[in-house]
Amino acid sequence: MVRIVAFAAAAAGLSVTGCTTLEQPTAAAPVIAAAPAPLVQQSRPNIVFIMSDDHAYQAVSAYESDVSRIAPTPNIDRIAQRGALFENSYVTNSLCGPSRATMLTGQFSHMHGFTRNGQKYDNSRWNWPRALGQSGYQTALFGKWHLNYSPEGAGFDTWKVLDDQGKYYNPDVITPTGRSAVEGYATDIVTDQSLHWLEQERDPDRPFALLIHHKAPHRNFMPAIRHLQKYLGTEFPVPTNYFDHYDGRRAADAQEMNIYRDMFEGHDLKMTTGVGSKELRENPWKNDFERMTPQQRAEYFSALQPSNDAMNAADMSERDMALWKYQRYMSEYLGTVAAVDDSVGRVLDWLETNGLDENTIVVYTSDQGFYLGEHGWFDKRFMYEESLRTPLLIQYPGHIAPGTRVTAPVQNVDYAPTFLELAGLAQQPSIQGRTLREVFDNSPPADWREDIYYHYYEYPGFHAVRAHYGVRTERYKLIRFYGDINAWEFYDLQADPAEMHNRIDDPKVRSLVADLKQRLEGLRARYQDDSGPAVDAPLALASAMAKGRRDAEAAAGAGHHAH
Ligand code: SGN
Ligand code: CA
Repeated sequence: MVRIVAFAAAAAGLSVTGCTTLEQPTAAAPVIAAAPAPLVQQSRPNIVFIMSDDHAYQAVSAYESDVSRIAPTPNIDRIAQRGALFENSYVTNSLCGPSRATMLTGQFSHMHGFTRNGQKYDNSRWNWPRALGQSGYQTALFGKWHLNYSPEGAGFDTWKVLDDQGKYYNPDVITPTGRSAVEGYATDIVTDQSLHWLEQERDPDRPFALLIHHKAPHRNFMPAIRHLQKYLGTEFPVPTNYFDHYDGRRAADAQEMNIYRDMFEGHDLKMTTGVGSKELRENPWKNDFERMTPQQRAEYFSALQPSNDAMNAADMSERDMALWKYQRYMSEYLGTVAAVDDSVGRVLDWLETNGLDENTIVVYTSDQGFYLGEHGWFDKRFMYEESLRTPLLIQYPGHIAPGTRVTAPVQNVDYAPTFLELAGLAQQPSIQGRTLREVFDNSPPADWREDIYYHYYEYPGFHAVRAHYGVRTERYKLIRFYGDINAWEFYDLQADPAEMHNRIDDPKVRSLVADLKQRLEGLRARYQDDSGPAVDAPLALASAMAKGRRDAEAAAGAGHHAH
């Protein structure tokens, strides 16, 4: 139950009666299309776009990983049973803000301009929900925005968003009328708001696009009280490369996203200081716990107490402690996923109960993938598989056969053109992706993409992942890191799916690498990306150029992060 605990002024915004209509922005964004004449047509499909934050495909049971077999997501899987699971779904830049901007605009980061978190997004830019709104759809957004303070001016009829990254407990919620803390658990609050809108605020005579953007399972991984003990004590299989030494991969070696070295023992892992203690170990951002009600806090920490006491009582070796941390991380992370799965179930049930499931496209995705201990990591950013890939499941009865597995490579630039097409609108010339309708039956047209392009920019930044770009084909991957670490990496994903052996110096792959460099050059030209060093720029030269640039970036980067 959603209850207001502060800022009476915002109560009107949370009292959820009547919908707020924002004026459409008139600002001359570079790529706003002429709005088609409003068209009210019942038969146009509704869209429910559900996106979680940092949800690894390894933690969606439809993807059949060992972890998800132990921690299944039966409701998310319903979408795949009724529709399609995209086996090769990739992001363009594995980071929250850039991914969200990409999904809205259908453009790569360098085109929409939001290359790293902490920049200010221009809400007046063309986006697909506004285009649908202009053609007669009702549009609503609930949950995380994280592109700037609020979606004001982005074209949504109704919105309520979590402040910044969003808090798990009693989050601050921003609405057109103000900001207030709402008591409860973020995933449930966002779900309640969405269902309330569907049930009470929506005009049943018009099609709708509803965007549900969860905070979970993002750091600091706090499950709902009801899920705290769900996986406590479960033994999850430890990835074979959990104790990776990063040989031959300098950028991988230089990162700061290691579970046993870089996670905060208090803030992330909720480890206490000693047997019987309730005091957290390292916890630089106290507000995540301080904002809980005394009762929530008591329930949360008493649920963890026996496990914390046992850990504190045991005299563990460094290695055993690293393994213990992995299990605690999994328990907390997957505990947050459980509430997301509940939420998806509630939304699907609502659509079915109200007879809206037949004419509604339901999408489940995440803003990027995530590491669940592979290479010893949490977080994302790298072009390695676990963060490059993102879950994507779509149901659309009558248009996608139940149980379809789509193997064609798709990227998050493809979402915007898909929604335009399914809503019966003309394509937007600035879009760089392709409509997924073409692969709904898993028989892609002959000219469907064979390889995908990736570019990550945020360095210096959290977790110290160096800037890089690259290409992935069905079997191979070529990555160029640049900045203070300049290096090429080459992987044969068939022989080395865990990406442990960088074979860039192996003479046997010389011609393959030459071919991949050509493809990469082609992709950069096709998508008009000339940021970063050119593909044919020698490593030594790039290294010299980086010295000056890095200093400038360090100076400019001081205020990049919310934390
Ligand atoms: C926060 C997290 C980082 C994370 C970034 C980006 N720290 O800064 O671990 O990489 O967000 O995440 S936290 O302890 O404050 O949560 S993103 O999903 O928004 O891109
Ligand atoms: Ca994210």
